[in-house]
Amino acid sequence: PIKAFLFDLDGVIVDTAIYHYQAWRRLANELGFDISEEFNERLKGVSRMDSLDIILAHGGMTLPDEKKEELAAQKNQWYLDLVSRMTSDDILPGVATFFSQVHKANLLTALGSVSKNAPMILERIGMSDAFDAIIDGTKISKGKPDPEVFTKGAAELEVDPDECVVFEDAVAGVEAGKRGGMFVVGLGSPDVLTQADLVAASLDVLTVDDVLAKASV
Ligand code: B16
Ligand code: MG
Repeated sequence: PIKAFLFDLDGVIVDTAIYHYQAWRRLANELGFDISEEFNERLKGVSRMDSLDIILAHGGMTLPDEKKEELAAQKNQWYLDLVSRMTSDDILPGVATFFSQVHKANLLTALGSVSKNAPMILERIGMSDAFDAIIDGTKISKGKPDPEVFTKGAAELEVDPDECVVFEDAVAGVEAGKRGGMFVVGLGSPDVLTQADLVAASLDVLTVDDVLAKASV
């Protein structure tokens, strides 16, 4: 049976993906090139330094590690400026209702985010106490699509991978959940999230009963 739901943060609970994109785009622009929204799909769920490497390759640039650290820190500063103004109003539609159903169904919950800023964001939106376990970028060594962030969540909740459902908006995150042996609900477009077991536009159009029925087949 399904015992736990594991949630990505950016793009599932809150729309910080747009702020990551704005900050990366500003960095690319300063380096003399641009990144499109379509290109940005490749960065979702990918760690800060891996994202920078993908962006630099896109701009045809190679830089020494020291310079890369500097650019990553700059991007993070711009990102923090953007997210520092977030409040509980920024929680995505349907999240509150979905979480009350989750708790009523006695399911365990974990956050599975590769963001080092995840605890700060949960604090800002008032959801620090909503999860039984929190796995963030400071607790893992490999970003998505590696399954580490979700397998650690399952381990902390003391459940098996086949007892977990993952909720993800990113291609890399869906792949991470599948590689971890979990049922994956993709939130977004079925044309993009092709590996997901079930795709919906957002948590707003899903109920916990729907998900449990489909994941238990
Ligand atoms: P940070 P998630 C990921 O979070 C974001 O999707 C990705 O765009 C970002 O680069 C990564 O976190 C690292 O974030 O720079 O804040 O440590 O989708 O796994 O919640
Ligand atoms: Mg995400």
